[in-house]
Amino acid sequence: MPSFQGALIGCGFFAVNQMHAWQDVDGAEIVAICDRDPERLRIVGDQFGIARRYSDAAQMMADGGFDFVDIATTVNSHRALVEMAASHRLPVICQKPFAPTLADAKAMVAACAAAGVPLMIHENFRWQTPIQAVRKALDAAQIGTPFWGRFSFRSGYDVFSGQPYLAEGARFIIEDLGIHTLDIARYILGDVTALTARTKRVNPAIKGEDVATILLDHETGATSVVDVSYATKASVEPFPETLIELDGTEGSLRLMQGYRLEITNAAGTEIHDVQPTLLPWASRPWHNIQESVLAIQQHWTERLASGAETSTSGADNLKTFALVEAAYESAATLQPVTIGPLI
Ligand code: NAD
Ligand code: 89Y
Repeated sequence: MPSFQGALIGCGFFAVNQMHAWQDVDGAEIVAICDRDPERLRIVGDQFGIARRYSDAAQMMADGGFDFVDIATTVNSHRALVEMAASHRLPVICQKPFAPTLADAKAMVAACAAAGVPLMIHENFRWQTPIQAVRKALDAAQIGTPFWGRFSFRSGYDVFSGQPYLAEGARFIIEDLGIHTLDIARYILGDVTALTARTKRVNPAIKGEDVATILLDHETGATSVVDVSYATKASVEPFPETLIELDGTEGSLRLMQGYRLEITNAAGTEIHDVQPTLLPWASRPWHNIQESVLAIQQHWTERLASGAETSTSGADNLKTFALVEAAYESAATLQPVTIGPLI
C-alpha cells in the first residue's frame, strides 16, 4: 500500500487518540498539525514529534505537502474546514457530529463530491470489536432474519470533566453519543423509515437532554429501540459499552455488559468473549473506543489506496445524522417523524 501523509486539525481531548492510532496505522502518517490554541499545539506536537505546526488551517492547506486532512475539532468548525479541504482537492475525514444542521452536512457532502474527493465521517463505534462480532453473527445467519432489536447505552460516567463543552450545548446526548447508537442500529438492522423519540434532562448542572428513548422502524420491517442515558447509576459502570439485544426468526443474540456475546439458536447457546484489545497506548475504560479509532483510520487508509467508498462516507453518514435531527424534532413535537423527506 502507498504511504499517505496527513494533516490533523484540532489537537484537543480526542485528537490524542487519533494521533496514537495514526502511529499504528499501516500506510499513513501525520506530518502536520493545526490548532488555534498554542498550548494544545505544543503538547500534541511535542508528544508525537510533529515539526510542522500551524495555528491557521487555511495557511496549513495553502502550504500543502500532504495527501489528506483529518478534522478533530468540535462541530461548529466542521463545515468551513471540510469545504476548505475540498477547495484544495484534499480527501478529508471529519469527526462526528457531522455538522450543526442537516443542511450544513448536505453542503459538505456536495462540496466534496464536486471536488471529487472522498469524505469520511469519523463514526468509529461501528468499528468496535463487539459491534463487529454482532455484525458477523448476523452475516453468518446465526439467528436468521432479525425482526426486533434494542441498542442501549446507559451510564453515569462523568464525560464532562474531559469534554466540558458537553454540559453547555442546548443539545447533548442524542447529538454527542446517541448519534453513535443510532449509527450502530443502522449498521446492524439497516436504514430507518420513521422514528419516535422522547427525551429528558435529569442532571440539573447541564443544559441539554441526558436521557433519550427512540423507537425506530427499519426498511426491512424490523423494529428497534435506541435508549441512551448519562443519568444512570449502575452497580458496575458500563461506560462505554453499547449493549445489544436482537431477536431473529431462528434465534436470539445478546451483547451483554462485560463484552459477553450470547447467541441462542437450534444448536443451543454459545457464549463468546468479544473484549476489545487493550492497545499499548490505550487506557480502560476507553480502550473499546480507542481500538475502534485505529480500525476506522486503517479502513480510511485502505480505501484511500483502493479508491472505494468508506463505510461511514459523508453520503452514508447523512442517513445517521438525519436520525439525530428527526429524534430532536420528534421529542419537541411528540410526533413520529418520517426520515425519507429529510435526506
Ligand atoms: P476539544 O475541545 O478538546 O478539542 C478541539 C480542539 O480543536 C481544541 O484544541 C480547539 O482549540 C481546536 N479548534 C477548534 N476549532 C479550530 C479551528 N478552526 N482551527 C484549528 N483548531 C481548532 O474537543 P474534543 O473533545 O477533542 O472533541 C473533538 C471532536 O471529537 C468533537 O466533534 C467530538 O464530538 C468528537 N469526539 C469523538 C469521539 C469518538 O469516539 N468518535 C469521542 C470524543 C469526542
Ligand atoms: O463525545 C462522545 C463520543 O463520541 O464518545 C463518547 C464521548 O466521548 C462522550 O459521550
